[in-house]
Amino acid sequence: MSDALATMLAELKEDETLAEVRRALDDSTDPLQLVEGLREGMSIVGKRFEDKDYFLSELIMSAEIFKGAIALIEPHLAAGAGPVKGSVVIGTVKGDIHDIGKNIVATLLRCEGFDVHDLGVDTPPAAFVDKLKETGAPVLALSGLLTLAFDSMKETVESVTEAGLRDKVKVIIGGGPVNDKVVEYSGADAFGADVAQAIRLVEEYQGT
Ligand code: B12
Repeated sequence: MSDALATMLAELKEDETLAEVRRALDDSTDPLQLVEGLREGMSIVGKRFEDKDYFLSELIMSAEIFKGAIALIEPHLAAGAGPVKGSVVIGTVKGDIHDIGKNIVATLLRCEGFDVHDLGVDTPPAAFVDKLKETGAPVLALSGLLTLAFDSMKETVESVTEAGLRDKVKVIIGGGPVNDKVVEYSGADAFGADVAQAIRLVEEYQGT
């Protein structure tokens, strides 16, 4: 089913994609499974863009369809009830404006009961540092999909260190191409490949 969803999105079939999401939600399909199916579709779009079968307009179109599908899924995600579990500062790093994955992570963390401070996209290191100081959050979550984002992640970690916060703040990173090598390069503590891993890391680093 999620393969079919991925294909519909990759083919930029907006009506079919949204209808399939509605149908799956009516069938009580796990919303996270749908998110992963959609993400797979975006990977196919990315591959086609790389192969020059798709151009920027298709990239933009896929993002619009994705956002429409997420708007349908969001009300089905369990809302966080009860006490706040902890806090996290999140944002897409300097030079990068990709925010679809970051927004999903932020939404799901809120649903899990975390106080999420989202700084948006193209976020300079100083803004992350200021927000960490203001909130005292023990976790900094950095998102980035461009190769150049790796340097911004590194710069951000350096700024956190220079501000004297590094021993109080765990830095987690994520976004399409991020892996262990980027963790090592940037000086972060860990990376998460999907929403579930992002939540697990934030929980672990809050001491919950
Ligand atoms: C949609 C898209 C766009 C949209 C973005 C819309 C938006 N509001 O975000 C638009 C059209 C604006 C765009 C623009 C560009 N894009 Co673009 N884009 C994509 C595409 C197709 C999908 C990205 C996406 O949303 N995926 C779906 C989400 C759900 O997945 P995700 O982000 O990986 O997030 C998941 C996990 O990674 C994780 N996660 C995410 N963040 C975090 C953070 C933490 C802390 C943790 C733990 C986990 C985590 O959880 C999420 C949910 O599972 C990718 C292809 C790809 N394979 O990724 C290219 C891609 C990233 N783009 C690319 C490029 C080149 C560009 C442009 C430079 C194009 C141009 N010529 O202008 C510009 C960049 C502008 C800039 N300065 O940032 C390249 C990057 C190549 C590179 N090596 O640098 C890619 C890889 C396409 C390609 N194959 O060439 N893009």
